[in-house]
Amino acid sequence: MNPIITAFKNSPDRGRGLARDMRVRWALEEVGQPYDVRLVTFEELKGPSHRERNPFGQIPTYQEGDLTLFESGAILIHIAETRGGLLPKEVKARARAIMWMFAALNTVEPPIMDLAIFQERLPMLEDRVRARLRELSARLGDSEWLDGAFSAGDLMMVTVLRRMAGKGLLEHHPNICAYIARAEARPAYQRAFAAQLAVFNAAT
Ligand code: GTB
Repeated sequence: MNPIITAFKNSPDRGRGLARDMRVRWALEEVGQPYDVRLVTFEELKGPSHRERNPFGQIPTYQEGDLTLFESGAILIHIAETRGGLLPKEVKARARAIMWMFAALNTVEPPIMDLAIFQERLPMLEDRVRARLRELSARLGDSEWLDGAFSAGDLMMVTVLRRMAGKGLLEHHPNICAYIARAEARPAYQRAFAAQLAVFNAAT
């Protein structure tokens, strides 16, 4: 009986081989072990029968006889230990190969995944900022400050908005840009800015 692994029925990577079943498929190919694949939908992934295989409702999983494994690292170690070819026999070389597996999974993969998730979310996050700026711009209109005379409300709002300077989002709202410029021209702002800049300059 061939081992059975699970993989996405409709992988979000659209066939680019980026989902984690790829490493299991590759390892099985390396050792010449034929395998079967059970394709699961996102719905099935979170259903009780797949959670029997993996309590976290994820792919890949690996089933062989009465052994069921999840976690691609554990699956690779099992394949390597039972087939040979992927882990050296010599104890120290084996330890180093396993060290590199952990480096891949624990040290290199997390920031790469973080970046991928951030890049996926970026358009949505920018849309949220755009919406807030549109709403703020509509409220500010041609007024000098948000609610009559300059207040702590303006002080706080400007410190928040300044973070967006140069990002290409504020520029769509000339009234907000003028509002920030008015605030930055205030003598108190200038003194505060100079004081914090002096700290930076002294340290560099
Ligand atoms: N630590 C586990 C392991 O190494 O096996 C992590 C398993 C895992 O993250 N599986 C993902 C999963 O099942 C698929 S691979 N996610 C569904 C869920 O958590 O609900 C991760 C992945 C997904 C999509 C792309 N892509 O589109 O490029 C790349 C990688």
